[in-house]
Amino acid sequence: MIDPTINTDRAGEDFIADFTSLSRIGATPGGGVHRLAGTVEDGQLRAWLRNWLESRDFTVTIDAVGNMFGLIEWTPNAPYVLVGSHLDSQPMAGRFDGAYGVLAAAHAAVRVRRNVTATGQTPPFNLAVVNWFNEEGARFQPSMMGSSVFTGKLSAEHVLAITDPDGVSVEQALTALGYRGTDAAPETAAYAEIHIEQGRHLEKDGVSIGLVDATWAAHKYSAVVRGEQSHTGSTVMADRRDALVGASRLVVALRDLADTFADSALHTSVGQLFALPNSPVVVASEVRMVLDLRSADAEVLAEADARLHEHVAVIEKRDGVHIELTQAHFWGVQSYQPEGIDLARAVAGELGLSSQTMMTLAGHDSTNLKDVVPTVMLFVPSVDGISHNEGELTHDDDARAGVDMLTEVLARMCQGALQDAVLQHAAPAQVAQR
Ligand code: HGY
Ligand code: MN
Ligand code: MN
Repeated sequence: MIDPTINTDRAGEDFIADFTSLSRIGATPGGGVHRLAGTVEDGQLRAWLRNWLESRDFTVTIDAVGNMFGLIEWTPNAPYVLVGSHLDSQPMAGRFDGAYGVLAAAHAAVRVRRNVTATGQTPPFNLAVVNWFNEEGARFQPSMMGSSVFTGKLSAEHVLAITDPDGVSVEQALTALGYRGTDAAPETAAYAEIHIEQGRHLEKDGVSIGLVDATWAAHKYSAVVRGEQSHTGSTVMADRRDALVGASRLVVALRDLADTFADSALHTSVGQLFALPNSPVVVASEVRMVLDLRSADAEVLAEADARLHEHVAVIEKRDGVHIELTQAHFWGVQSYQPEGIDLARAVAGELGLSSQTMMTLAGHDSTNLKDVVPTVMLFVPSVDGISHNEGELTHDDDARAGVDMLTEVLARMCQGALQDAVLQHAAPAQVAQR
């Protein structure tokens, strides 16, 4: 246990003060934030974080897709334990989603370094804070973009060429902000992330810390509905091939699909829709939208996919439209390393914090990182489970407890506790070689 007397910044008051300051960037009248990836507000967030890190002697580096790292190097050439989340937000959304985790990571890293200085115990692993580019996938799709490049799931070239609805590319947006970096990403041995739950479980159960043991699966489709442009007044109804009617039937069919599975096993929505030519006196020729299906059960998702395609066939026939579904972003039901859950559960116990294991229904950058390095994913409670909404809220006490929790988990990961445990369970003989 690291010494709590030297590792709390005046009982977390500094953390709350910093979070209040960070929340002023892109603040909306309703108490939320509007800070999409690659926008001016994102640039202001990055400047704020860079200043915070550099004024505390972190070395800040930027990789090819704008992932931002704050490095503490104790041992030259040693790999890093990475800790962080994302600063970008959804439109008109909450100030905690992502930003809480980045600031908690920064504060936890300072506390771990303070302990290393006080004890003189140099950890075998270096430490880096990370702000991932475009986790939210609001302006540029797919979501979790920066960590997808870091983990090799997408190439930097492919991502830099992706454009937003106005035709602006990721490369142009990052270059305009000065964050089209050239630094190599740090060699990483393990990853930790703390995030708001964005659900009601912790609050309902009166538990302080969520230990995330697996992800719900997500199937996100890009859908293009094609019809025929015509006059909304003079075209006889039988001649119309109305893409917006076909798209609307698909939106409702997707919503009704969720009700055909018991116990809310399937979550569905369409959150984004563009109609062309979008004129009040023209029958739409084309509609582009994103279909989002989620489930904790892969079989439910497979069955939902099959039923969705049946609905598509019926709508095409009924409305004389053509519907093309393309896989935009899929991830399966996958587990986090159990050794990370054991480590975090032990820390929570020693800190006197209640904890419970749970799945995450939302994707996070840890959804990617856990596939390449041992990863610990932690939650703090969300009031009423509200998220992607200006009313998003986590109480100060819970926010501070999360920083205390992350600090201690991080200190042990820098000593190799997680890495060794994973190696031990993978092949006991290998540990001796480290
Ligand atoms: O869940 C999502 O798709 C988002 O990336 N958080
Ligand atoms: Mn998030
Ligand atoms: Mn989000």
